[in-house]
Amino acid sequence: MNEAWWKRAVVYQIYPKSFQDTTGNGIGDLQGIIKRLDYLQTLGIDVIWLTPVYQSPQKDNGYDISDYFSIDPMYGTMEDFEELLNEAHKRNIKLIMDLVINHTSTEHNWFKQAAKSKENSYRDFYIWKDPVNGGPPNNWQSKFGGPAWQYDETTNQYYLHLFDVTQADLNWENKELREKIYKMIQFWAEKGIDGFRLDVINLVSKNQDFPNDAVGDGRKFYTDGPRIHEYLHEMHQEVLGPYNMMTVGEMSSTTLDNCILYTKPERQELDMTFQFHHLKVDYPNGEKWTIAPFDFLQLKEILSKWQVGMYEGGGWNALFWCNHDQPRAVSRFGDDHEYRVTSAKMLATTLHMMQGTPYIYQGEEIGMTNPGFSSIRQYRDVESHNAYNLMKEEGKSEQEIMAILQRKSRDNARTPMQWSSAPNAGFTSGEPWIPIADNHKKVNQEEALEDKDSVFYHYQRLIELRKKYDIITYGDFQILKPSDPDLFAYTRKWNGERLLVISNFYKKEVDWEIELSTGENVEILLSNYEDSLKNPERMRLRPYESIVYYIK
Ligand code: TEU
Repeated sequence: MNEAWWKRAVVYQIYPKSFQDTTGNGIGDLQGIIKRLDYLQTLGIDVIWLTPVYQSPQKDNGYDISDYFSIDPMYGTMEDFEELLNEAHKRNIKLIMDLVINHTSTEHNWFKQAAKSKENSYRDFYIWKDPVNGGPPNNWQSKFGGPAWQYDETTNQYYLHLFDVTQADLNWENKELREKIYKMIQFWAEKGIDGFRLDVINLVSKNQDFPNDAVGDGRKFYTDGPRIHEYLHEMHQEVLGPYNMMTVGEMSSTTLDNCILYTKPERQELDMTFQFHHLKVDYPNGEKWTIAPFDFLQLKEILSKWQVGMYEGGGWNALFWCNHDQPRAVSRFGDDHEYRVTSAKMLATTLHMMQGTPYIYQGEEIGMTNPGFSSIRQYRDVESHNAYNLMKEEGKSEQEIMAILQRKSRDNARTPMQWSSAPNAGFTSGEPWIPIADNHKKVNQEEALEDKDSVFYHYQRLIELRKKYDIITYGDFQILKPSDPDLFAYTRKWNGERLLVISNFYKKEVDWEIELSTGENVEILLSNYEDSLKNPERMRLRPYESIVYYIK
């Protein structure tokens, strides 16, 4: 079959700051990643996605770039980067980088120039507007809380920042800016990297009227905006296509229809997209800073809709439970105590047997959990601190705020990788930049490698299955028992074969029944209990039990 290689690939996301420190400064670095490449090879992944390592003031952990062409000294040097790329390639591991081109840091030279005067030649690289009635040009809100406009005294205008005030939005209407961005992409492509994850790429095209939003925070005026498909196609023509880059777009608040357009191969925009709707099932009324159980039926409905929709529309999904912006999956959708291992495996199976390219976020493969920080002093994330302050202003108690952050903060996924039971989990010999989860004595990579029943070997097996069974890549998707309140079950069909995946999402026993046609051969490909029933027709699933049947 003449298909793109990345359809069969599994990607591993590295958040360098928290992966492996080799200098003792408490911050992970590129040499640390090199040191752990053999481990990643054992896991069996095909691609590493490296979150930003470019020079940055680190207000948003590198998503605020001040120089696209250099490595932040905190992570190492350009030579270290080249060594990493080379060492990864030696092991048949590809490397994709983060491409943050919706905004730059206000420390970037373009912005420093642009801020000097209205006449500066870089002025139009950013989005500047006059005050309206002595205030901001409109009521758009920053994704990190508060208004999306910052007043600049020197020129008596506001600049737009959809994220932190130090992350100024770039003006994609400006052709010269776009060309500079393509040149920069070319620089990295020439180094031999294999592709990019494009940060909030569906936000780059803004409605040029910059209207006030009568009922919302403004997102409808820049999400999947007016010229987005044109820009992506242009970027594909100019650089992404010619260099054969693998691309995954991070799509904020997007729609299925747009994601089909972004990823249909003949349109030449992107290869695949991350969408986040399934990670908002515990945001009642769209509000993140709350505590609510996740809506399981909604979770099934959303994932099923995207599976079927992308299949039928000819697009391609990136599959993920977690990344550096989300709490740990096992704490969120599983059980991070008694059934930590079983439920982490269940979540992995449920996702990896779907159609799309799966992404594993560092530590997920050993079942890492939220750390349960108890003081605001333990948090580092700019969004968490903003939310803390806003919730204080609203009059929420310290205790309530802490409980919310323990569940929702992005720092839940940003604590250091737990390599061993040694002090500081083998992450650093110094003081870690953010506290390490207390459970590292028990939950760590060394333990996982020694235990044949660990979450690690389950992920390894899932990756092997993907290589072995074409149906995982090509089969269609059909949800079973959509209104069952406990079970997530689906089938995949392809070429006369069938996969049946049944997962119990809860800590209780649940009954299951299905009718098979006579004469069908059934085999278990994977389960998270030793003695799962060979015949799926009728059974009682145990807590978090999850089984993959292959039927022919
Ligand atoms: O995130 C985009 C984004 O909108 C989020 O997932 C965001 O963190 C969430 O909505 C907050 O509740 C990307 C990066 O992944 C994130 O780390 C950056 O902070 C952000 O872009 C800005 O570059």
